[in-house]
Amino acid sequence: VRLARDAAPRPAVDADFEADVLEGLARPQKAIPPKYFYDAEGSRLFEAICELEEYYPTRTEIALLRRHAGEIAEAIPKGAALVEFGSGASVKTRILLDAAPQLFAYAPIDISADALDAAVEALRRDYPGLTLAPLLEDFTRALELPQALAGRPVVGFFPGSTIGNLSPAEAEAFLVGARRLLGRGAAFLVGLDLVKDEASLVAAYDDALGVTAAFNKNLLARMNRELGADFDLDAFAHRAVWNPAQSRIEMHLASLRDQEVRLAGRAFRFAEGETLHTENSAKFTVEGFGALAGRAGWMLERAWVSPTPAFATVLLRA
Ligand code: AVJ
Repeated sequence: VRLARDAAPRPAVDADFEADVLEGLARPQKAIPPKYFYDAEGSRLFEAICELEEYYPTRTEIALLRRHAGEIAEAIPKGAALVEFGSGASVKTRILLDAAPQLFAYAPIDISADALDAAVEALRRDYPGLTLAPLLEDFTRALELPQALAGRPVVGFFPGSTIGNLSPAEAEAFLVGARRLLGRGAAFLVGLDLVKDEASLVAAYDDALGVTAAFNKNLLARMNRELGADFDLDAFAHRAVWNPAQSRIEMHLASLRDQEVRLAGRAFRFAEGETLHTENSAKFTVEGFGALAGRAGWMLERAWVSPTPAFATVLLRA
């Protein structure tokens, strides 16, 4: 087993956090990048979301990957390296690892050190023959593959419809970067949540138990903990709304009263009803995504689509 964890670059995420928050709170529509959801508590809450009745993407994608694992594995060459963007707990990865024993190495890229460490630890136990080369990084910023992967055929894996967190322009830029990172001839497996009825979509992001609300508000708690902010969590409410023009679910935190929040020696005013925009989750069509990938230099080679609720795994080729 080769464990490259100690060699993994450790970027200064916390300094970025403060700068991104200050910049986002100064905008007319206050906003914070969704990557900051995933501290230890946020990663734990996201795992809980995946277990919810209303949150269909995770279990739907897992069933889809299981059903087509044999066909998907045919796209993975002998001795290949699997590179995963935003790997989290690496649960879906195991479906590919089990179906494609020809894999030589696995390189998970994730912004959460806790999630990455736990995933690598568990995989090291369960796949002793696999070379593990984790990268602790914002997956949109990874510029270079670990040395352990040199000369290997590469297969990218980006499940969960996490690409839906990016705007169309950001998604296109990400796909251009991924093509450069993964290299000539690479395959890229991408998970996409597909457009469906509004009620199912809104319920998936506003569950009855309030776990998604807690996940959203953890961002306020995290700013209080790490940046010394003084957000009153009871003075904000979770909102999930479908934006049909942009084909996306938006999450916001709505201020329940006129209030002022202090952070890093500055004061930010929230009017009653004003929102902090915390996440976009785009919903795709396979055709629309194929066009987007095409603009970024990828060819859509295959698509596997689940029965209702609709979710797709697509195979792109560099
Ligand atoms: C991990 C980005 C795919 O957008 O569905 C879940 C995050 N946000 N519930 C998604 C999320 C609210 C999730 N992704």
